[in-house]
Amino acid sequence: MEVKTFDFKKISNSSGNLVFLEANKDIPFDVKRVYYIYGVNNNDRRGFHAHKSLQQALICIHGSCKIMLDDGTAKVDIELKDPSHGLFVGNAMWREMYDFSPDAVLLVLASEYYDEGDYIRDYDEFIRYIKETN
Ligand code: T46
Repeated sequence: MEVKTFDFKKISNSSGNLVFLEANKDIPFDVKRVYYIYGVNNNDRRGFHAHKSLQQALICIHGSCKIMLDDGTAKVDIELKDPSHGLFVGNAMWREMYDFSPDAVLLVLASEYYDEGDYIRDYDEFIRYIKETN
């Protein structure tokens, strides 16, 4: 499976670091929604779903966490621990987030407004969806 990641531009000087990214330039979509996840217990796992249309960029802006991506045929685990590094998660991709450090803040930039109808929360349904749409 091809994993798409981003290395965002970073301006560093004696006063610290500034990372920036622009929609449709540094990530391949318009950003309609931003949310962030933090305070996750290290043993907890989140996600367990795919999206029919949504595209997202995941950036762990503090601490670290891991993301498991599953396209229905292959699985890959990616660690996010650099605030200037992003992971693209396209549609039709099962995802699970785990191994959050106590200080982890996972920032997510999303291509669409929140729509529960875009979620596939059942793994068997996800596999059927992959077969139907390919
Ligand atoms: C994803 C991963 C990386 C809203 O009302 N609005 C929102 O914008 C979001 C993201 C969630 N919600 C509600 C839906 C649920 O009742 O918040 C609750 C928790 O959402 P969920 O269980 O889907 O959270 P995660 O951490 O499993 O997944 C989230 C995103 O939902 C999902 O799109 O890709 O982060």
